[in-house]
Formats: sequence, C-alpha cells, structure tokens
Amino acid sequence: MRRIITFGTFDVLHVGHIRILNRARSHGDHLTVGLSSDELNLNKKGRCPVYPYQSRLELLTSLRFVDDVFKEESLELKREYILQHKADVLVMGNDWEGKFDEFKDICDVVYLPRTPSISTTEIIEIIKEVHT
Ligand code: C2G
Repeated sequence: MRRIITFGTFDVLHVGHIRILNRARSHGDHLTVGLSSDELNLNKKGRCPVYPYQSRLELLTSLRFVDDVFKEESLELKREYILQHKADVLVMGNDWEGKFDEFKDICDVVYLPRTPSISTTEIIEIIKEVHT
C-alpha cells in the first residue's frame, strides 16, 4: 500500500485542483489531503477563502480519488503531518518545485505540472469584472 499526501486550500474548486488530486492519487493507493484552515490561508495569501473550511472539506471528501482529509493548521508542521499520516510520497504542484525537498529523508517528493491558465485568483477576478 503506497500512501500519498498533498496540501492546499482548494478554494473555489476548479479543474486544476481536480487534475492534480486525480494524478496525485494515481501515484499510489491512498490519498490524504492536508486542507488549509481558513486562518492559515489568510496568513498565506492575505485573504479569507471564498469557501469556508467546512464547504471545502465537504467538496474534497466527495471526490472518489480523495481518501482522507485533515485540517492543515500550520505550514511549519509538514514533517509531522507526513509522519502522522504515514505518507510514502508527497505530491505538490510545480509552483512549489524544490520547496519541499527537505522531506526527501522521510518520503518521495514529486512535483506535478500545474494546469495552465486557471487559478482561484483568476476566477475571482473574472467574477468581479462581470459584476462591475
Ligand atoms: N494547482 C494546479 N493547477 C492550477 C492551480 C492549482 O495543479 N491551475 C495545484 C497547486 O499546484 C497545488 C494544488 O492545486 O498543488 C492546490 O492549490 P492551492 O489551493 O492554491 O494550494 P496552495 O496555496 O499552493 O497550498 O503548504 C503548501 C500549501 O498549503 C499549498
């Protein structure tokens, strides 16, 4: 059994998120997602997520290629989370290329290409434009 872990906010769920989760899961047999808390996202990106944690949680747990979701409270706890969830592989989008290589002593670290031309920020901008 090969256990995969990934992290993110997955706000305003879009096809880029779906693809990376699906591809992450195909690297093993079990996918755990560390889902950023609303507070963590505020610190990380300077804004509250559009969808609150409970909604993001419900969306992710409904996906057939997501097996388990837990709350990521701090970016500093990655090593603990990887160990707690017994992950064999950490998968991240390649916007994080090289950033998690320090965990190669406890698991494989894989960076997958992001889906081009789509992001939560861009979707928010488009919706804003349409309504002004
Ligand atoms: N993603 C993607 N293609 C896109 C947009 C996002 O593949 N067009 C991927 C990102 O690379 C990331 C995942 O979807 O792996 C989740 O994206 P975010 O919610 O933006 O997560 P992020 O803020 O990068 O959080 O500690 C790490 C962070 O918690 C990761």
